[in-house]
Amino acid sequence: MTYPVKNRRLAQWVQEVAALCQPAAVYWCDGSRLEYDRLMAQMAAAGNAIPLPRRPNSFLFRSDPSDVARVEARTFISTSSRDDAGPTNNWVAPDDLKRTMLDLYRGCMAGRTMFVIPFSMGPIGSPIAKIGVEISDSPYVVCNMHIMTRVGTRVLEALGADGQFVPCLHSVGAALAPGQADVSWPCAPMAQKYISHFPEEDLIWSYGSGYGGNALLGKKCFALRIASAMARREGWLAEHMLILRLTSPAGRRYHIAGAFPSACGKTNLAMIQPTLPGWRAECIGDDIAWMKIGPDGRLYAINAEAGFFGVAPGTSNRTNPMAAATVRANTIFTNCALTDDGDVWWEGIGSPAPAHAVDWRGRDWSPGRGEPAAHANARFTAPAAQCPVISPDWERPEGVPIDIFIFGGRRAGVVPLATEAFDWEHGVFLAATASSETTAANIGAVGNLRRDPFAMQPFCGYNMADYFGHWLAMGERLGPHAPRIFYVNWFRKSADGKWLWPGYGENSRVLKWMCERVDAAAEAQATPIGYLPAADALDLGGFAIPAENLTELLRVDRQAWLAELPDIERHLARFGARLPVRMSEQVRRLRERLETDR
Ligand code: SAT
Ligand code: MN
Repeated sequence: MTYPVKNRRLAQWVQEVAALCQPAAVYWCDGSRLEYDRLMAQMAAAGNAIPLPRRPNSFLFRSDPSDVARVEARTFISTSSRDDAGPTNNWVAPDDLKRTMLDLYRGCMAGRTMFVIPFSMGPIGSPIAKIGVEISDSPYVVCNMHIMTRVGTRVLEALGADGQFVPCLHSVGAALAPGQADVSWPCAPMAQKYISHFPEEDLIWSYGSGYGGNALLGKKCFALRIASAMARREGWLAEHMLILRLTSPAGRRYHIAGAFPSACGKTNLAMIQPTLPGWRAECIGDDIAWMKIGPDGRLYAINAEAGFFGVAPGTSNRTNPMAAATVRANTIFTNCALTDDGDVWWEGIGSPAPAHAVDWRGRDWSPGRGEPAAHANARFTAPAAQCPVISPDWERPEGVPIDIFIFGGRRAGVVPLATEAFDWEHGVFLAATASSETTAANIGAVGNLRRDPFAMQPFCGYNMADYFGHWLAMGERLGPHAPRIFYVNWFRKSADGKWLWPGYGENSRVLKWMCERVDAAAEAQATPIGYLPAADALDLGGFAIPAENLTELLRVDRQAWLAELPDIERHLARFGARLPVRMSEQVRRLRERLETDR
Protein backbone atom coordinates (compact mmCIF):
# COMPACT_ATOMS: atom_id res chain seq x y z
CA MET A 1 0.00 0.00 0.00
CA THR A 2 1.23 3.53 -0.67
CA TYR A 3 -0.06 6.60 1.07
CA PRO A 4 -0.56 10.19 -0.07
CA VAL A 5 1.95 11.54 2.43
CA LYS A 6 5.50 12.80 2.27
CA ASN A 7 6.21 12.14 5.93
CA ARG A 8 7.99 8.77 6.02
CA ARG A 9 7.46 8.16 9.70
CA LEU A 10 3.74 8.81 9.32
CA ALA A 11 3.43 6.55 6.29
CA GLN A 12 5.23 3.79 8.13
CA TRP A 13 3.15 4.15 11.31
CA VAL A 14 -0.12 4.06 9.37
CA GLN A 15 1.06 0.94 7.58
CA GLU A 16 2.00 -0.75 10.86
CA VAL A 17 -1.32 0.10 12.50
CA ALA A 18 -3.27 -1.13 9.49
CA ALA A 19 -1.36 -4.42 9.61
CA LEU A 20 -2.10 -4.74 13.33
CA CYS A 21 -5.74 -3.67 13.42
CA GLN A 22 -6.82 -5.19 10.09
CA PRO A 23 -9.41 -2.60 9.03
CA ALA A 24 -11.61 -3.18 6.00
CA ALA A 25 -10.35 0.11 4.51
CA VAL A 26 -7.94 2.97 5.25
CA TYR A 27 -9.16 6.51 4.70
CA TRP A 28 -7.07 9.70 4.93
CA CYS A 29 -9.09 12.66 6.19
CA ASP A 30 -8.75 15.87 4.21
CA GLY A 31 -10.67 17.97 6.74
CA SER A 32 -13.13 19.27 4.13
CA ARG A 33 -16.75 20.21 4.66
CA LEU A 34 -17.62 17.61 2.04
CA GLU A 35 -15.94 14.90 4.09
CA TYR A 36 -17.81 15.95 7.24
CA ASP A 37 -21.14 16.02 5.43
CA ARG A 38 -20.55 12.63 3.82
CA LEU A 39 -19.67 10.94 7.13
CA MET A 40 -22.64 12.55 8.90
CA ALA A 41 -24.95 11.44 6.08
CA GLN A 42 -23.65 7.88 6.42
CA MET A 43 -24.16 7.91 10.19
CA ALA A 44 -27.63 9.39 9.76
CA ALA A 45 -28.52 6.72 7.19
CA ALA A 46 -27.44 4.07 9.68
CA GLY A 47 -29.66 5.67 12.33
CA ASN A 48 -26.75 6.65 14.58
CA ALA A 49 -26.85 10.40 13.95
CA ILE A 50 -30.26 11.98 14.40
CA PRO A 51 -30.64 15.14 12.30
CA LEU A 52 -32.10 18.08 14.22
CA PRO A 53 -34.25 20.05 11.77
CA ARG A 54 -34.46 23.08 14.06
CA ARG A 55 -30.69 23.48 14.18
CA PRO A 56 -29.07 23.58 10.74
CA ASN A 57 -26.47 20.89 10.13
CA SER A 58 -26.75 19.57 13.68
CA PHE A 59 -27.06 16.00 14.92
CA LEU A 60 -27.79 14.08 18.09
CA PHE A 61 -25.90 10.93 19.11
CA ARG A 62 -26.66 8.53 21.95
CA SER A 63 -23.75 6.71 23.48
CA ASP A 64 -23.82 3.28 25.00
CA PRO A 65 -25.08 3.69 28.59
CA SER A 66 -21.73 2.34 29.85
CA ASP A 67 -19.66 4.86 27.85
CA VAL A 68 -20.72 8.32 29.01
CA ALA A 69 -17.62 10.11 30.34
CA ARG A 70 -13.88 9.98 30.81
CA VAL A 71 -12.66 6.93 32.73
CA GLU A 72 -9.92 8.02 35.11
CA ALA A 73 -9.75 4.53 36.61
CA ARG A 74 -8.74 3.18 33.16
CA THR A 75 -6.33 6.03 32.30
CA PHE A 76 -2.61 5.26 32.49
CA ILE A 77 0.66 7.16 32.45
CA SER A 78 3.19 4.59 31.40
CA THR A 79 6.75 5.62 32.18
CA SER A 80 9.68 3.26 32.72
CA SER A 81 9.83 4.23 36.38
CA ARG A 82 6.61 4.24 38.39
CA ASP A 83 7.82 7.26 40.31
CA ASP A 84 7.95 9.33 37.14
CA ALA A 85 4.16 8.93 36.79
CA GLY A 86 3.71 9.86 40.44
CA PRO A 87 1.03 9.09 42.99
CA THR A 88 -1.84 10.80 41.14
CA ASN A 89 -1.64 8.60 38.04
CA ASN A 90 -2.39 4.95 37.32
CA TRP A 91 0.78 3.26 36.18
CA VAL A 92 1.66 0.11 34.30
CA ALA A 93 5.15 -0.55 32.91
CA PRO A 94 5.32 0.31 29.18
CA ASP A 95 6.23 -3.21 28.03
CA ASP A 96 3.41 -4.83 30.00
CA LEU A 97 0.83 -2.25 28.96
CA LYS A 98 1.86 -2.51 25.32
CA ARG A 99 1.69 -6.29 25.40
CA THR A 100 -1.84 -6.20 26.83
CA MET A 101 -2.98 -3.55 24.41
CA LEU A 102 -1.37 -5.13 21.35
CA ASP A 103 -3.46 -8.22 22.05
CA LEU A 104 -6.56 -6.04 22.12
CA TYR A 105 -5.60 -4.08 19.00
CA ARG A 106 -4.90 -7.22 16.94
CA GLY A 107 -7.69 -7.35 14.36
CA CYS A 108 -9.81 -4.87 16.35
CA MET A 109 -10.81 -2.82 13.30
CA ALA A 110 -12.11 -5.76 11.28
CA GLY A 111 -15.15 -4.75 9.29
CA ARG A 112 -14.52 -1.05 9.97
CA THR A 113 -12.84 1.85 8.19
CA MET A 114 -9.63 3.11 9.71
CA PHE A 115 -9.53 6.90 9.51
CA VAL A 116 -6.22 8.78 9.53
CA ILE A 117 -6.82 12.23 11.01
CA PRO A 118 -3.93 14.70 10.77
CA PHE A 119 -4.65 17.57 13.16
CA SER A 120 -3.06 20.66 14.63
CA MET A 121 -3.46 21.73 18.24
CA GLY A 122 -3.34 25.51 17.98
CA PRO A 123 -3.45 27.60 14.80
CA ILE A 124 -1.46 25.89 12.04
CA GLY A 125 1.97 27.47 11.91
CA SER A 126 1.76 29.11 15.36
CA PRO A 127 5.11 28.85 17.17
CA ILE A 128 3.16 27.36 20.12
CA ALA A 129 1.09 24.83 18.09
CA LYS A 130 1.87 21.15 17.61
CA ILE A 131 0.76 18.45 15.22
CA GLY A 132 -0.82 15.10 16.00
CA VAL A 133 -2.22 12.31 13.89
CA GLU A 134 -5.11 10.30 15.26
CA ILE A 135 -5.95 6.92 13.81
CA SER A 136 -9.51 5.98 14.73
CA ASP A 137 -12.16 3.51 13.63
CA SER A 138 -14.98 5.86 14.67
CA PRO A 139 -16.56 8.26 12.17
CA TYR A 140 -18.13 10.06 15.17
CA VAL A 141 -14.60 10.78 16.37
CA VAL A 142 -13.62 12.10 12.92
CA CYS A 143 -16.51 14.59 12.87
CA ASN A 144 -15.83 15.73 16.44
CA MET A 145 -12.13 16.16 15.61
CA HIS A 146 -13.14 18.31 12.61
CA ILE A 147 -14.77 20.71 15.07
CA MET A 148 -12.40 20.48 18.01
CA THR A 149 -9.11 20.72 16.10
CA ARG A 150 -7.79 21.84 12.72
CA VAL A 151 -7.88 18.72 10.55
CA GLY A 152 -6.65 17.75 7.14
CA THR A 153 -4.41 18.33 4.18
CA ARG A 154 -3.19 21.72 5.46
CA VAL A 155 -1.77 19.91 8.47
CA LEU A 156 0.05 17.34 6.33
CA GLU A 157 1.56 20.22 4.37
CA ALA A 158 2.75 21.88 7.57
CA LEU A 159 4.14 18.54 8.74
CA GLY A 160 6.28 18.13 5.62
CA ALA A 161 8.64 15.24 4.99
CA ASP A 162 10.31 15.13 8.36
CA GLY A 163 8.17 17.17 10.77
CA GLN A 164 7.32 15.83 14.22
CA PHE A 165 3.85 14.61 15.17
CA VAL A 166 2.30 12.82 18.13
CA PRO A 167 0.84 9.44 17.06
CA CYS A 168 -2.57 8.91 18.68
CA LEU A 169 -4.07 5.47 18.16
CA HIS A 170 -7.75 4.98 18.93
CA SER A 171 -10.12 2.08 18.50
CA VAL A 172 -13.61 1.63 19.91
CA GLY A 173 -12.61 -1.99 20.40
CA ALA A 174 -15.46 -3.72 18.64
CA ALA A 175 -14.35 -5.72 15.60
CA LEU A 176 -17.10 -6.84 13.23
CA ALA A 177 -17.18 -10.41 11.97
CA PRO A 178 -18.18 -10.83 8.31
CA GLY A 179 -21.90 -10.12 8.02
CA GLN A 180 -22.21 -9.02 11.65
CA ALA A 181 -24.54 -6.05 12.14
CA ASP A 182 -23.05 -3.02 13.89
CA VAL A 183 -24.51 -1.45 17.02
CA SER A 184 -25.19 2.27 17.20
CA TRP A 185 -22.37 3.03 19.69
CA PRO A 186 -19.69 0.35 19.58
CA CYS A 187 -17.33 0.17 22.56
CA ALA A 188 -15.59 -2.40 24.76
CA PRO A 189 -16.44 -3.44 28.33
CA MET A 190 -14.95 -1.34 31.13
CA ALA A 191 -12.23 -3.85 32.04
CA GLN A 192 -10.94 -3.69 28.45
CA LYS A 193 -10.87 0.09 28.19
CA TYR A 194 -7.40 1.62 28.25
CA ILE A 195 -6.56 5.30 27.85
CA SER A 196 -2.77 5.02 27.78
CA HIS A 197 -0.01 7.56 27.52
CA PHE A 198 3.68 6.94 26.91
CA PRO A 199 5.20 10.36 27.64
CA GLU A 200 8.78 9.13 27.13
CA GLU A 201 7.99 8.60 23.45
CA ASP A 202 5.09 11.08 23.04
CA LEU A 203 2.67 8.30 22.16
CA ILE A 204 -1.04 7.75 22.91
CA TRP A 205 -2.94 4.45 22.74
CA SER A 206 -6.65 4.49 23.51
CA TYR A 207 -8.90 1.45 23.32
CA GLY A 208 -12.49 0.61 24.08
CA SER A 209 -14.30 3.95 24.52
CA GLY A 210 -15.85 6.32 21.99
CA TYR A 211 -16.66 9.16 24.39
CA GLY A 212 -15.14 12.65 24.74
CA GLY A 213 -11.68 12.83 26.21
CA ASN A 214 -11.25 9.05 25.95
CA ALA A 215 -11.56 9.16 22.19
CA LEU A 216 -10.93 12.72 20.92
CA LEU A 217 -7.24 12.24 21.55
CA GLY A 218 -6.16 15.78 20.71
CA LYS A 219 -7.90 17.05 23.83
CA LYS A 220 -6.99 15.64 27.24
CA CYS A 221 -4.59 12.92 26.02
CA PHE A 222 -2.38 15.06 23.78
CA ALA A 223 -3.06 18.70 24.69
CA LEU A 224 -2.81 18.03 28.44
CA ARG A 225 -1.21 14.70 29.40
CA ILE A 226 1.45 14.37 26.69
CA ALA A 227 1.82 18.15 26.21
CA SER A 228 2.33 18.76 29.95
CA ALA A 229 5.28 16.36 29.85
CA MET A 230 6.63 18.02 26.69
CA ALA A 231 6.10 21.44 28.25
CA ARG A 232 8.19 20.52 31.24
CA ARG A 233 11.03 19.27 29.04
CA GLU A 234 10.83 22.31 26.78
CA GLY A 235 10.10 25.05 29.35
CA TRP A 236 6.50 26.04 28.65
CA LEU A 237 3.02 25.32 30.10
CA ALA A 238 0.15 23.10 28.90
CA GLU A 239 -2.78 23.78 31.20
CA HIS A 240 -6.44 22.93 31.81
CA MET A 241 -7.43 26.58 31.43
CA LEU A 242 -9.93 28.85 29.78
CA ILE A 243 -8.61 32.09 28.28
CA LEU A 244 -10.58 35.31 28.22
CA ARG A 245 -9.94 38.96 27.45
CA LEU A 246 -11.57 41.59 29.61
CA THR A 247 -11.65 45.23 28.50
CA SER A 248 -12.31 47.96 31.05
CA PRO A 249 -14.51 50.98 30.32
CA ALA A 250 -11.27 52.94 29.84
CA GLY A 251 -10.21 50.47 27.15
CA ARG A 252 -7.48 48.70 29.12
CA ARG A 253 -7.18 45.01 28.21
CA TYR A 254 -6.54 42.19 30.63
CA HIS A 255 -6.00 38.58 29.66
CA ILE A 256 -7.09 35.97 32.16
CA ALA A 257 -6.38 32.23 32.19
CA GLY A 258 -8.47 30.15 34.58
CA ALA A 259 -8.13 26.54 35.72
CA PHE A 260 -11.15 24.74 37.12
CA PRO A 261 -11.93 21.02 37.22
CA SER A 262 -14.17 19.52 34.52
CA ALA A 263 -17.81 20.63 34.73
CA CYS A 264 -17.10 23.51 37.16
CA GLY A 265 -18.02 26.40 34.86
CA LYS A 266 -14.97 27.04 32.65
CA THR A 267 -17.13 27.36 29.54
CA ASN A 268 -19.49 29.75 31.34
CA LEU A 269 -16.66 31.94 32.60
CA ALA A 270 -14.93 31.88 29.20
CA MET A 271 -18.08 33.35 27.63
CA ILE A 272 -19.02 35.65 30.51
CA GLN A 273 -21.31 38.59 29.84
CA PRO A 274 -20.17 41.12 32.45
CA THR A 275 -23.03 42.73 34.36
CA LEU A 276 -20.79 45.70 35.17
CA PRO A 277 -21.49 48.61 32.82
CA GLY A 278 -18.74 49.32 30.31
CA TRP A 279 -16.81 46.08 30.87
CA ARG A 280 -16.51 43.82 27.83
CA ALA A 281 -15.40 40.21 27.64
CA GLU A 282 -14.17 38.17 24.70
CA CYS A 283 -13.65 34.42 24.69
CA ILE A 284 -10.36 32.98 23.49
CA GLY A 285 -10.68 29.42 24.77
CA ASP A 286 -12.69 27.37 27.26
CA ASP A 287 -10.57 24.34 28.18
CA ILE A 288 -6.91 24.15 27.20
CA ALA A 289 -4.23 26.85 27.17
CA TRP A 290 -0.70 26.38 25.85
CA MET A 291 1.63 29.11 27.05
CA LYS A 292 5.16 30.16 26.19
CA ILE A 293 7.33 33.03 27.33
CA GLY A 294 7.50 35.59 24.51
CA PRO A 295 10.38 37.79 23.38
CA ASP A 296 9.24 40.53 25.80
CA GLY A 297 9.43 38.14 28.75
CA ARG A 298 5.66 37.89 29.23
CA LEU A 299 3.65 34.66 29.10
CA TYR A 300 1.66 34.21 25.87
CA ALA A 301 -1.30 31.83 25.63
CA ILE A 302 -3.05 30.16 22.73
CA ASN A 303 -6.22 28.09 22.77
CA ALA A 304 -5.01 24.65 21.72
CA GLU A 305 -8.45 23.76 20.38
CA ALA A 306 -10.81 24.98 17.65
CA GLY A 307 -14.15 24.09 19.24
CA PHE A 308 -16.02 23.67 22.49
CA PHE A 309 -16.89 20.30 24.00
CA GLY A 310 -19.17 21.73 26.65
CA VAL A 311 -21.51 20.27 29.26
CA ALA A 312 -25.08 20.71 27.99
CA PRO A 313 -27.17 20.41 31.20
CA GLY A 314 -27.44 23.79 32.89
CA THR A 315 -26.58 25.70 29.71
CA SER A 316 -29.34 28.21 28.97
CA ASN A 317 -29.98 31.72 27.74
CA ARG A 318 -29.71 32.84 31.34
CA THR A 319 -26.59 30.96 32.46
CA ASN A 320 -24.62 31.18 29.24
CA PRO A 321 -26.41 32.98 26.39
CA MET A 322 -23.24 32.93 24.30
CA ALA A 323 -22.96 29.14 24.46
CA ALA A 324 -26.68 28.86 23.71
CA ALA A 325 -26.11 30.97 20.59
CA THR A 326 -22.98 29.01 19.66
CA VAL A 327 -24.88 25.70 19.45
CA ARG A 328 -27.69 26.92 17.17
CA ALA A 329 -26.11 25.28 14.11
CA ASN A 330 -23.28 22.98 12.99
CA THR A 331 -23.26 21.27 16.37
CA ILE A 332 -22.95 17.66 17.49
CA PHE A 333 -24.99 16.83 20.58
CA THR A 334 -24.28 13.70 22.58
CA ASN A 335 -26.60 12.16 25.19
CA CYS A 336 -29.13 15.01 25.21
CA ALA A 337 -32.86 14.29 25.12
CA LEU A 338 -34.87 14.57 21.88
CA THR A 339 -38.19 16.43 21.81
CA ASP A 340 -41.16 15.41 19.66
CA ASP A 341 -40.61 18.43 17.41
CA GLY A 342 -37.08 17.31 16.66
CA ASP A 343 -34.97 19.51 18.92
CA VAL A 344 -32.61 18.68 21.76
CA TRP A 345 -33.56 19.29 25.38
CA TRP A 346 -31.73 19.03 28.68
CA GLU A 347 -32.25 19.85 32.32
CA GLY A 348 -31.56 23.56 32.82
CA ILE A 349 -31.97 24.51 29.14
CA GLY A 350 -34.33 27.28 30.20
CA SER A 351 -37.53 25.94 28.65
CA PRO A 352 -40.06 23.84 30.55
CA ALA A 353 -39.72 20.09 30.33
CA PRO A 354 -41.67 18.78 27.35
CA ALA A 355 -44.67 16.56 28.14
CA HIS A 356 -42.92 13.82 26.17
CA ALA A 357 -39.37 13.32 24.97
CA VAL A 358 -36.95 10.53 24.14
CA ASP A 359 -34.26 10.39 26.82
CA TRP A 360 -30.53 9.99 26.28
CA ARG A 361 -30.93 6.23 26.27
CA GLY A 362 -33.57 6.33 23.56
CA ARG A 363 -36.48 5.57 25.88
CA ASP A 364 -39.80 7.39 26.17
CA TRP A 365 -39.56 10.04 28.84
CA SER A 366 -41.98 12.35 30.63
CA PRO A 367 -41.32 14.80 33.47
CA GLY A 368 -42.74 12.49 36.15
CA ARG A 369 -40.19 9.76 35.46
CA GLY A 370 -37.88 10.74 38.27
CA GLU A 371 -34.79 10.40 36.08
CA PRO A 372 -33.15 13.17 34.06
CA ALA A 373 -33.91 13.17 30.33
CA ALA A 374 -30.36 14.17 29.39
CA HIS A 375 -27.29 12.53 30.89
CA ALA A 376 -25.54 14.79 33.43
CA ASN A 377 -22.44 14.67 31.22
CA ALA A 378 -24.34 15.25 27.95
CA ARG A 379 -22.22 17.43 25.68
CA PHE A 380 -22.27 19.76 22.72
CA THR A 381 -19.43 19.95 20.20
CA ALA A 382 -19.48 23.31 18.45
CA PRO A 383 -17.01 25.42 16.43
CA ALA A 384 -15.38 28.16 18.53
CA ALA A 385 -15.71 30.58 15.62
CA GLN A 386 -19.49 30.47 16.06
CA CYS A 387 -19.37 31.99 19.54
CA PRO A 388 -20.77 35.54 19.31
CA VAL A 389 -18.11 36.80 21.73
CA ILE A 390 -15.14 34.92 20.29
CA SER A 391 -12.21 37.32 20.29
CA PRO A 392 -11.03 38.57 16.90
CA ASP A 393 -7.59 37.57 18.19
CA TRP A 394 -8.48 34.02 19.24
CA GLU A 395 -6.32 32.50 16.49
CA ARG A 396 -3.44 34.95 16.80
CA PRO A 397 -0.42 32.67 16.26
CA GLU A 398 1.69 34.35 18.96
CA GLY A 399 -1.14 34.16 21.53
CA VAL A 400 -2.23 36.75 24.07
CA PRO A 401 -0.21 37.99 27.10
CA ILE A 402 -1.62 36.63 30.37
CA ASP A 403 -2.05 39.08 33.28
CA ILE A 404 -4.03 36.94 35.70
CA PHE A 405 -4.26 33.26 36.65
CA ILE A 406 -7.37 32.06 38.41
CA PHE A 407 -7.66 28.70 40.12
CA GLY A 408 -10.68 27.24 41.84
CA GLY A 409 -13.12 24.45 42.36
CA ARG A 410 -16.54 23.61 43.63
CA ARG A 411 -16.69 23.95 47.43
CA ALA A 412 -19.93 24.27 49.40
CA GLY A 413 -18.01 25.54 52.43
CA VAL A 414 -14.77 26.95 53.84
CA VAL A 415 -13.23 28.49 50.68
CA PRO A 416 -14.03 32.21 50.24
CA LEU A 417 -15.29 33.86 47.05
CA ALA A 418 -11.89 35.27 46.10
CA THR A 419 -8.35 35.17 47.45
CA GLU A 420 -5.20 36.68 46.02
CA ALA A 421 -1.93 34.86 46.56
CA PHE A 422 0.74 36.70 48.56
CA ASP A 423 3.22 35.95 45.77
CA TRP A 424 3.94 33.44 43.00
CA GLU A 425 5.15 30.74 45.37
CA HIS A 426 2.05 31.07 47.53
CA GLY A 427 -0.05 31.03 44.35
CA VAL A 428 1.55 27.75 43.29
CA PHE A 429 0.68 26.42 46.75
CA LEU A 430 -2.95 27.55 46.45
CA ALA A 431 -3.19 25.85 43.06
CA ALA A 432 -1.35 22.73 44.24
CA THR A 433 -3.84 22.25 47.07
CA ALA A 434 -6.98 23.18 45.09
CA SER A 435 -9.98 21.10 46.02
CA SER A 436 -13.32 20.40 44.43
CA GLU A 437 -16.38 18.21 44.68
CA THR A 438 -16.30 15.61 41.90
CA THR A 439 -18.62 15.92 38.87
CA ALA A 440 -20.17 13.70 36.21
CA ALA A 441 -17.33 14.46 33.76
CA ASN A 442 -15.63 11.30 35.03
CA ILE A 443 -17.28 7.92 35.56
CA GLY A 444 -17.33 7.57 39.35
CA ALA A 445 -18.97 9.01 42.45
CA VAL A 446 -20.24 12.60 42.14
CA GLY A 447 -19.96 15.18 44.93
CA ASN A 448 -16.94 13.73 46.74
CA LEU A 449 -14.37 16.22 47.92
CA ARG A 450 -10.96 15.67 46.39
CA ARG A 451 -7.75 17.62 45.91
CA ASP A 452 -7.43 18.57 42.27
CA PRO A 453 -4.12 20.42 41.96
CA PHE A 454 -4.22 23.05 39.19
CA ALA A 455 -7.40 21.25 37.97
CA MET A 456 -4.82 18.89 36.45
CA GLN A 457 -5.18 15.86 38.75
CA PRO A 458 -6.66 13.74 35.90
CA PHE A 459 -4.51 15.39 33.21
CA CYS A 460 -0.90 15.71 34.33
CA GLY A 461 1.32 13.40 32.30
CA TYR A 462 4.08 13.09 34.89
CA ASN A 463 4.80 13.23 38.62
CA MET A 464 2.86 16.18 39.97
CA ALA A 465 5.60 16.97 42.48
CA ASP A 466 7.81 17.74 39.47
CA TYR A 467 4.92 19.68 37.95
CA PHE A 468 4.79 21.94 41.04
CA GLY A 469 8.55 22.35 40.67
CA HIS A 470 8.09 23.29 37.01
CA TRP A 471 5.59 25.99 37.99
CA LEU A 472 8.01 27.34 40.59
CA ALA A 473 10.75 27.44 37.95
CA MET A 474 8.47 29.20 35.45
CA GLY A 475 7.77 31.85 38.10
CA GLU A 476 11.48 32.44 38.46
CA ARG A 477 11.92 32.78 34.71
CA LEU A 478 8.96 35.17 34.46
CA GLY A 479 10.11 37.32 37.38
CA PRO A 480 8.35 40.70 37.29
CA HIS A 481 6.30 39.55 34.27
CA ALA A 482 4.65 36.70 36.17
CA PRO A 483 0.83 36.89 36.11
CA ARG A 484 -0.92 37.51 39.43
CA ILE A 485 -2.48 34.41 40.95
CA PHE A 486 -5.99 34.28 42.44
CA TYR A 487 -8.18 31.54 43.88
CA VAL A 488 -11.98 31.67 43.61
CA ASN A 489 -14.99 29.68 44.74
CA TRP A 490 -18.29 30.57 43.07
CA PHE A 491 -20.02 27.65 44.79
CA ARG A 492 -20.11 28.46 48.51
CA LYS A 493 -23.45 27.64 50.14
CA SER A 494 -25.32 28.83 53.21
CA ALA A 495 -26.01 26.57 56.17
CA ASP A 496 -29.40 25.77 54.61
CA GLY A 497 -27.80 24.76 51.30
CA LYS A 498 -28.50 27.83 49.13
CA TRP A 499 -25.92 29.40 46.81
CA LEU A 500 -24.49 32.52 48.46
CA TRP A 501 -23.23 34.01 45.20
CA PRO A 502 -25.29 34.23 41.98
CA GLY A 503 -22.31 33.52 39.73
CA TYR A 504 -22.35 33.80 35.91
CA GLY A 505 -22.26 37.44 34.71
CA GLU A 506 -21.96 38.70 38.29
CA ASN A 507 -18.54 37.04 38.46
CA SER A 508 -17.36 40.10 36.52
CA ARG A 509 -17.39 41.94 39.86
CA VAL A 510 -14.69 39.63 41.13
CA LEU A 511 -12.76 39.84 37.85
CA LYS A 512 -12.83 43.63 38.04
CA TRP A 513 -11.31 43.48 41.52
CA MET A 514 -8.53 41.27 40.17
CA CYS A 515 -7.80 43.71 37.33
CA GLU A 516 -7.67 46.56 39.82
CA ARG A 517 -5.30 44.57 41.99
CA VAL A 518 -3.01 44.17 38.97
CA ASP A 519 -3.08 47.96 38.60
CA ALA A 520 -2.67 48.52 42.35
CA ALA A 521 -6.06 50.26 42.34
CA ALA A 522 -8.07 48.09 44.75
CA GLU A 523 -7.81 47.37 48.43
CA ALA A 524 -7.19 43.95 49.90
CA GLN A 525 -6.82 42.72 53.43
CA ALA A 526 -4.18 40.24 54.46
CA THR A 527 -5.64 37.13 56.07
CA PRO A 528 -3.92 33.86 57.05
CA ILE A 529 -4.95 32.30 53.69
CA GLY A 530 -4.09 35.23 51.39
CA TYR A 531 -5.35 38.68 50.43
CA LEU A 532 -9.13 39.02 50.39
CA PRO A 533 -11.15 41.89 48.91
CA ALA A 534 -11.47 44.65 51.51
CA ALA A 535 -15.04 45.24 52.69
CA ASP A 536 -15.87 47.81 50.02
CA ALA A 537 -13.40 46.75 47.33
CA LEU A 538 -15.89 44.72 45.27
CA ASP A 539 -17.97 46.83 42.91
CA LEU A 540 -21.53 45.97 43.96
CA GLY A 541 -23.23 48.74 41.98
CA GLY A 542 -26.75 47.82 40.89
CA PHE A 543 -26.52 44.50 42.66
CA ALA A 544 -28.78 43.41 45.48
CA ILE A 545 -26.89 40.79 47.43
CA PRO A 546 -27.84 40.32 51.11
CA ALA A 547 -25.12 41.72 53.36
CA GLU A 548 -24.95 38.48 55.33
CA ASN A 549 -24.21 36.55 52.12
CA LEU A 550 -21.27 38.80 51.40
CA THR A 551 -19.97 38.48 54.93
CA GLU A 552 -20.09 34.71 54.67
CA LEU A 553 -18.57 34.69 51.16
CA LEU A 554 -15.57 36.69 52.37
CA ARG A 555 -15.25 35.03 55.76
CA VAL A 556 -12.06 33.18 56.62
CA ASP A 557 -13.22 30.54 59.06
CA ARG A 558 -10.04 29.90 60.99
CA GLN A 559 -11.33 26.73 62.68
CA ALA A 560 -12.53 25.29 59.39
CA TRP A 561 -9.17 26.05 57.78
CA LEU A 562 -7.29 24.44 60.66
CA ALA A 563 -9.53 21.43 60.15
CA GLU A 564 -8.53 21.38 56.43
CA LEU A 565 -4.83 21.30 57.20
CA PRO A 566 -4.50 17.56 57.86
CA ASP A 567 -6.06 16.83 54.47
CA ILE A 568 -3.76 19.34 52.75
CA GLU A 569 -0.78 17.78 54.54
CA ARG A 570 -1.87 14.25 53.61
CA HIS A 571 -2.31 15.34 50.01
CA LEU A 572 1.18 16.82 49.78
CA ALA A 573 2.74 13.96 51.76
CA ARG A 574 1.75 11.59 48.96
CA PHE A 575 4.57 13.09 46.90
CA GLY A 576 7.17 12.15 49.51
CA ALA A 577 10.70 13.44 49.08
CA ARG A 578 9.94 14.56 45.52
CA LEU A 579 7.76 17.44 46.76
CA PRO A 580 9.60 20.76 46.43
CA VAL A 581 10.55 21.92 49.94
CA ARG A 582 9.05 25.29 49.13
CA MET A 583 5.64 23.59 49.11
CA SER A 584 6.00 21.95 52.52
CA GLU A 585 7.32 25.27 53.76
CA GLN A 586 4.09 26.89 52.52
CA VAL A 587 1.92 24.52 54.60
CA ARG A 588 4.06 25.18 57.62
CA ARG A 589 3.61 28.92 57.18
CA LEU A 590 -0.12 28.58 56.61
CA ARG A 591 -0.47 26.62 59.84
CA GLU A 592 1.59 29.21 61.65
CA ARG A 593 -0.56 32.09 60.35
CA LEU A 594 -3.77 30.26 61.22
CA GLU A 595 -2.59 29.43 64.71
CA THR A 596 -0.94 32.67 65.69
CA ASP A 597 -2.48 35.47 63.65
CA ARG A 598 -5.49 37.12 65.19
O1 SAT B 1 -12.45 14.94 28.96
S1 SAT B 1 -13.67 15.36 28.31
O2 SAT B 1 -13.32 16.05 27.10
O3 SAT B 1 -14.54 14.21 28.05
C1 SAT B 1 -14.57 16.43 29.29
C2 SAT B 1 -13.84 16.96 30.45
O4 SAT B 1 -13.53 16.24 31.37
O5 SAT B 1 -13.58 18.18 30.48
MN1 MN C 1 -11.81 20.11 30.62
